[in-house]
Amino acid sequence: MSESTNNQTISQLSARLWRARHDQRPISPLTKETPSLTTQQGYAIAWHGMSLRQEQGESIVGYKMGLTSEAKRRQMNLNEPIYGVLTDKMQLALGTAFDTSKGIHAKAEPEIAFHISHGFSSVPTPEAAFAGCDRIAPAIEILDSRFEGFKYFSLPDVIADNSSSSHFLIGEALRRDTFVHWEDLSQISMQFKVGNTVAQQAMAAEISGNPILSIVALCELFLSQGRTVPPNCWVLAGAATAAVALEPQMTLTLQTDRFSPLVLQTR
Ligand code: OOG
Ligand code: MG
Repeated sequence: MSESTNNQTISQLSARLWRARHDQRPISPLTKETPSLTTQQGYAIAWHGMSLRQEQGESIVGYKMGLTSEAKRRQMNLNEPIYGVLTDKMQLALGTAFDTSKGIHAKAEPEIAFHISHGFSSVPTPEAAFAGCDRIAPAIEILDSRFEGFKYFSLPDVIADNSSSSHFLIGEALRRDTFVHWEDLSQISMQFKVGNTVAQQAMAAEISGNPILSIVALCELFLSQGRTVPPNCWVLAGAATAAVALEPQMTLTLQTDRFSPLVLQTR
């Protein structure tokens, strides 16, 4: 494929995804028509889509890691960690209800978020990744896929779709030094409740073995693409459990043994 054909393919496919999100009409996987699509092209499509969002006034406030837990890899039938980009428009203010009619088939999942204060231009050790964060918080990610049925798409498809990102909610953060050692992070117990029922639960160790290792993995992916992780951004480490399908009038609570409970209401 020549460079100009490649660029044309990338802008056409990212326009399809844009339209699907805007019209809330799911499309068939991109790889159905373009089976040769690579993960590298997937990221180029996602970044192109992101530049369109920036032209519309959105600004990048962070990144999300995806498929960092076994539960998620099983749920999505895909095997490798991926990343997506988060904007200010995707962030829900605490206490605002999420309108499920604004999504195609939205789901929510329990996560841990890190506020990166320092930025990374090389792959950090877990200690250095931990030291590069100033705050740690519980988070709920709301996913939505622009693909029909949400499931069984390939890695380039989900990457191109900005890793199924839709919205996210960050709870009350604790200062990083509340945690004595980065290894303590894996011991956070996470319960994801729908109403009073525990829908999903796991230890944070399910996230990359330790959620700080998701930051290391993000740096690896970024550096392999010639990017650096900037200071002053949030990173979602990936879901600890499978995602829960959203319906109107749900109260979801992420309860942990370290943070204040984080509540997401739907309407
Ligand atoms: C891909 C995004 C995965 C996570 O936390 O694992 C993700 C998907 O499930 O559609 O955000
Ligand atoms: Mg997620």
